[in-house]
Formats: sequence, structure tokens, C-alpha cells
Amino acid sequence: MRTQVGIIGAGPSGLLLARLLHLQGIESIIIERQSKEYVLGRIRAGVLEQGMANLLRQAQVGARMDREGLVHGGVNLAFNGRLTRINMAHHTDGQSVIIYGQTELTRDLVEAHLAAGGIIHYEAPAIAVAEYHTTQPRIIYEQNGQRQEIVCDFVAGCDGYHGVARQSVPADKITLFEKIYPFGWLGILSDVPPVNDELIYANHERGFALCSMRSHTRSRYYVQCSLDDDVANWTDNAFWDELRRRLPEEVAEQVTTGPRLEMSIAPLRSFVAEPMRFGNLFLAGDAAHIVPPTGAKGLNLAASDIYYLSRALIAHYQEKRADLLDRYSDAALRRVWKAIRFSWWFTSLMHRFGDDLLNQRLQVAELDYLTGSVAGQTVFAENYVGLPYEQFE
Ligand code: FAS
Ligand code: PHB
Repeated sequence: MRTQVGIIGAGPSGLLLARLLHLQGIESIIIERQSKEYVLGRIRAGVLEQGMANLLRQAQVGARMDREGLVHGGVNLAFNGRLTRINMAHHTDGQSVIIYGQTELTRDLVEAHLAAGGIIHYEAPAIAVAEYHTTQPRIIYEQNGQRQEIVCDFVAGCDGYHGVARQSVPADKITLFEKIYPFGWLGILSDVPPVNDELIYANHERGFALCSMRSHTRSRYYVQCSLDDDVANWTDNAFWDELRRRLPEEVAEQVTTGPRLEMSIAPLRSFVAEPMRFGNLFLAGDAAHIVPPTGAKGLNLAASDIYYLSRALIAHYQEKRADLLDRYSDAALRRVWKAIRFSWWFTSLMHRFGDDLLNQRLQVAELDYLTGSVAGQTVFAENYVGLPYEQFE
């Protein structure tokens, strides 16, 4: 089998790339390890930067997001028993974020791509990427127990943190940076109205909490938990009680509780692979970097990678240019590292790190400064709504 761009992974990165290429007449084939139902059943991110929203519109899959997504110009920080709203729109000349679940945008992308004749092989785990330093790299994968391969012009490794694309690169050709945080996030999804119109990030001596949402009737909440915790240890009521303990009183008493639709624990790590290009193999999204979800950057970094990679591939096919392909890794990494820094800073500011009381005092002092400073709020707002994509054309 042969195609122009072979894509490993049918998550947001792979789907968005395939869709943007297809609209320019560039063919691709997506190889996905899991079933379509499994991929569409994942509960993950919820906050979209404008850059991601614009890319979805460019991919002609933004209509439901624009209809159902919630536009947020502010976000709330809770500490020392009080709530402070950061007016992000005010500090960023009107910028905002859109609340729209990754589950939904993945569905929008899959439906549009398949309806347009896009090829996605589900339940087809890629085993390796071969010959990526040649002009005919190959994806080797399995389907129905048979070994198959696709000869490509280019391969996009959009296969997430545990994917094979990055692992196809010899260790001496890639540099990995990793930081594992000593805690996780226990998340609940429930069909109850959100406690606030906008998100609340809470720093509390018992641990971090986050009040988020998917719509006006569906809420997503998280509490920091220990790495050896287990969902089986938590009843719905135990979760709601712990969440309310970590919120300011006037907020806690407003929380509407209900049964879980889903409950899961996500580990927190910072991870970067450098570079993001190896010959005709390009890494994008979680295959190249992971951020702790505190800053809501994971999915949004996948978007900026695909912005750069799609433009580079389109310039290659339509103008026979190689310069953007050559610039891809540096451009993507410049934005990745700024988001890695912001996510690390916000995670360090909001979470409890053991019994380090000095650290807790320093966190409260920084939050007290930040919420009282125009400069502090502007720095926070610029990073949270999303730093600009660099000129890439
Ligand atoms: P993905 O991991 O989404 O997709 C990779 C795809 O590749 C998957 O479908 C996988 O099955 C497939 N794949 C892997 N190996 C393969 C192989 N060998 N062959 C074929 N296919 C293969 N981000 C936020 O901004 N906010 C959040 O709250 C948040 N919560 C998260 C919770 C969890 C549990 C996880 C894991 C991530 C979370 N993220 C969050 C980050 C997440 O949203 C990612 O940034 C986003 O999914 C990145 O998209 P992709 O790069 O497409 O990677
Ligand atoms: C979510 O709604 O899942 C969410 C929102 C903001 C974050 C992380 C997760 O920082």
C-alpha cells in the first residue's frame, strides 16, 4: 500500500493533520491501534485556545464547537478561603478560551474525515517506522493478525506518549526530558450543572482541586490524589466531600453533586523529545511532549504542532518547498517549551507537595501577589489563553 503522508494515531493530532491535508488534496492514511469506539470514548481535555479553535474551523469541523462551546473570558483562582477572578479578556485585549470537550472535537474530526472518504484503519497497531531517513519511509503495522506496511513520502508520528514512532528513533539521535510529579488527578464527569460559570483552580492545604465543565449541564471536577491511589477507593460521595473541603465555603455550598458518568486517575508529567523531526518522520502532539494538565496545554500544543506540520507539508506538495519542513522542529519546540514552563509553574503553584509548610506559604504569597498585580494577572492571562503561533509561511 502507498500514500503521501502516513499518520500513526487517530487522536486529535492525527485526525486534524489528515483533515487539513485532505482539504488541500494531499492524501493520507491513518493507522490507529484502538477501536473507533475506544478512541471516541476517551474523556480528556476541555479547554481550547483560540489557535486550536481556528484550526478546527479551518478544518471545516468547527460548527458544533461554535454552537455548543462555551466562551470564557475569565478564570478563577481560589486560595486562603477566597475566590479571585482573573479577567483574561481585559488583560489580553479581548482574548478568551472555549470550553469544548476533546471527546466532542475528536468525534467531529472523525465524522468529517470519514464522510470525505478519509482512510482510517482502526484496530491496526503500528509496530515500527522503517527507513524514515529515506524518501520512502514505511509504517509497519498489524491488522487482523496480518503484518502490513504502507510506503509513504512522509510519516507523522501522532501516536501519543506510548506510541512507536518516537521509539523507532535510535536513542543516540533523540534527547528526552522528563519530570514526574509526585501526585495524580482524580477526575469525575457528572451530569450536574457546574458550580461556577467559569473554571476554578483551587490551592488548598489538603491539595489541589479544579472545577471545570463540558456544558451548562455536565461538569468535570478534579482533586489532587496520591500516585498510589485507586478509583476503587472512592465512592461518589467521598469525591464530592473531598472536593468541597478544598473549595472556599461560599463555593462549596453551591456544588451540585450527582452520580459519576466516569471517574479516572491521570498521572502528571512534563516530557519533551528533541528534535521533533528525523528525516521524513515527524513527531507531533503527545508523541513529542506531555504537560501536566494544570495549564490546559496538552491538547492545545498538539494543535500548534499540527499548524506548523500541515503548513510545511502543504508547502512541500504545492510549492516544492523544503524550508518549512526544515523549520518545523524548532518552531514547534519554541512554543512547546514555553507551555512546558507555564504548566510546570502553575502545577508547582497550585498543588500540595507533601508537608512542606514553607512551600505552602510561598505558594499563598505568590497567589496573593499575582491576584493583586496587573502585571501578574497579565502574565498569567497571556499564557492561559495561549501564546501566539509564530509566523510560518
Ligand atoms: P493521543 O494520545 O490523544 O492520541 C494518540 C493516538 O495514537 C491514540 O488514539 C492511540 O491509541 C494511538 N496509538 C498509540 N500507539 C499506537 C500504535 N502503536 N499504533 C497505532 N496507533 C497508536 N490535556 C489537556 O489539555 N487537558 C486535560 O485535562 C487533559 N487530560 C488528559 C487525561 C489523560 C488520561 C491523558 C492521557 C491526557 C490528557 N490530556 C489533557 C492531554 C491530551 O488531551 C493530549 O494532549 C491529547 O490527547 C494529544 O493528542 P494526540 O497527540 O493526538 O495524542
Ligand atoms: C478539563 O475540563 O478536563 C480541564 C480543564 C482545565 C484544565 C485541565 C482539564 O487545566
